[in-house]
Formats: sequence, structure tokens, C-alpha cells
Amino acid sequence: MRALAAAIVAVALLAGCGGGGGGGSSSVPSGAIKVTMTDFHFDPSSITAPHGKVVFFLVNASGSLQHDLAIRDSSNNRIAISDLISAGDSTTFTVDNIAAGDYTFFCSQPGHEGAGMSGKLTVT
Ligand SMILES: [Cu+2]
Repeated sequence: MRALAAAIVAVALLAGCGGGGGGGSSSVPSGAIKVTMTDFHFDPSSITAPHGKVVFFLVNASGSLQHDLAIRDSSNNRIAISDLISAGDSTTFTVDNIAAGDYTFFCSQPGHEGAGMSGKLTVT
């Protein structure tokens, strides 16, 4: 009975979060782009963002591996990299002053990009 009541409360809280805001470390900050990392994939794998400051909310939903999110420009210069995120954790990753252009985002852990952890970032 108690578990059922807790589940109902949880559902009610989730439903209440739709309007923006709501605390808790697992909620997506306002204006942030949520990116879920698994072994070995980013979801979404194609992101469009306005130039300037871009805030990512990274969720590592993999079974056990650590992942990060690095960004390189079309000249293959790495312009930003997030902290390494453990399985089950999430973090906010802010990139300041990103210019319009086409970028690649990828996981910098050995072998991960080759296994499929990359995507396209289009900054407008
Ligand atoms: Cu990775």
C-alpha cells in the first residue's frame, strides 16, 4: 500500500513539472538541451542550437561505462569537453561563445566514437 501511494505521488510530481522549473538534480534546467548517453550512442544524435551560450544536460544512462561529450569544429579543433560522467549520473555542461557553424560532438573515451558515439551539432 505504501509503495503504491509513493508511486502515485511520484506520478503527480512528474506531471506537475511540465510547465518549466521544478527542482531536483535530475530535472532538465530551463533552456538546456538534454542528451542521453548510452553504450554507444547519443540521443538525440543531431542537435541544432543558437550561437552564443549553449547548455547541455547530459544523462549517462549506460549500464556501466563512463562517457563524456566533446565538441570539435569543422577544422577538427576540439573546442569543448564535458566532465566524465559515470553510469547513472547526470550533469550540466555549458559551452560559452560558440559561433555559428557545423560541429561534431563525440565521446572522447577510447573507442567510443568509433563504436557510434558521435553526432552533429548545428549552431545557427
Ligand atoms: Cu563514451
